[in-house]
Amino acid sequence: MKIEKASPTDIVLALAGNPNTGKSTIFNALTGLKQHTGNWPGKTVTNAQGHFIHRGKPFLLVDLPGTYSILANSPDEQVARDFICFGKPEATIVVTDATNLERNLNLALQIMEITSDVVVAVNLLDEAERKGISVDLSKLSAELGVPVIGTIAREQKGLTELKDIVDDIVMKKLQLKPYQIRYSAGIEERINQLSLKLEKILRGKINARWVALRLLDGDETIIESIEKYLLPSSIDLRGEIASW
Ligand SMILES: Nc1nc2c(ncn2[C@@H]2O[C@H](COP(=O)(O)OP(=O)(O)OP(=O)(O)O)[C@@H](O)[C@H]2O)c(=O)[nH]1
Ligand SMILES: [Mg+2]
Repeated sequence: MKIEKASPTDIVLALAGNPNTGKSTIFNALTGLKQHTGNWPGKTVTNAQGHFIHRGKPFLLVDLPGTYSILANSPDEQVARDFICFGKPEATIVVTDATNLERNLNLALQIMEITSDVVVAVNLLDEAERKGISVDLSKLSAELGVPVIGTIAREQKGLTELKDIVDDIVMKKLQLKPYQIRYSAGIEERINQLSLKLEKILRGKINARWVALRLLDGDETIIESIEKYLLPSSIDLRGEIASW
C-alpha cells in the first residue's frame, strides 16, 4: 500500500477497530473527507487516507478496514496488520464500541502487543447510555496502560480531546505502559528464546516479542511481510528460522 504524504513531515496515524465502530465517522470528521459510512460491516475495503492539521502540525490519517483481530486470517486483517507493523504510524487510534467493549478490547490488546503508541477511543457512548451501560474511562485507561477517550463520533464529541492525546503520544509527552498478556511459563520461555534470535535480525525495526508470538502460532504470513517490508533481500529470514 502506498502512503500518500502531502509533505515528508506528515505525522502518520492509523485508525483501527472492529467493523462498524465508527472509524470512518471519525475519519470523516477529522479530515473533512467523505469516506462511506453506514451500519453494515466491511464497507471500508481499502485504506482511505486524509489529512488534518492540529496544534499547527500536519497529520495523515489512515482509515483501516474493520477487523476483529489482526492475526492475518483474512485479507482485511492482513492489510490492517501490515499497516500497523510496517506503515510506521506514529500513533494508532483503536476505535471501540462502548456497548460491546469486551469483544472490542481483544483487538486493542493485540495491537498493544505490537506497539505502545496506542489510544483507545470508546465510541458510541450515546448508544451505551441508552442501553444503561456506563464505562469507567479512567479505570479502563489505568488497566490498559494507554489513554482512553470517550467519544460520540456522530455528534463530533470527544474528537478534539482525541486529537490532543494523539499529539501528546507523538510528542512523547505521555508515559505509555500498554498491558501485556503473559502466557504460561513454558510459552514465555520459548518467546524469550525466539525473541533473542529474532532481535539480532530485526534490530528494533519491529517488536521481536510479537513476531516470536506469531511464529509460535504458526503464522507464515508475518515472515513474508517482514521480508517484503523490512529486510534487505540479502537476508533470508525464512531460512534462518528453519535453521533454529
Ligand atoms: N449513535 C451513534 N452512532 C454512531 C457513532 N459513531 C458512528 N455511528 C454510526 O455507526 C455506523 C457505522 O459507522 P462507520 O463510521 O461506518 O463505522 P466503521 O467503523 O467505519 O465501519 P467499517 O468500515 O465497516 O469497519 C454509522 O451509521 C454511523 O453513523 C456514535 O458515536 N453514536
Ligand atoms: Mg469504515
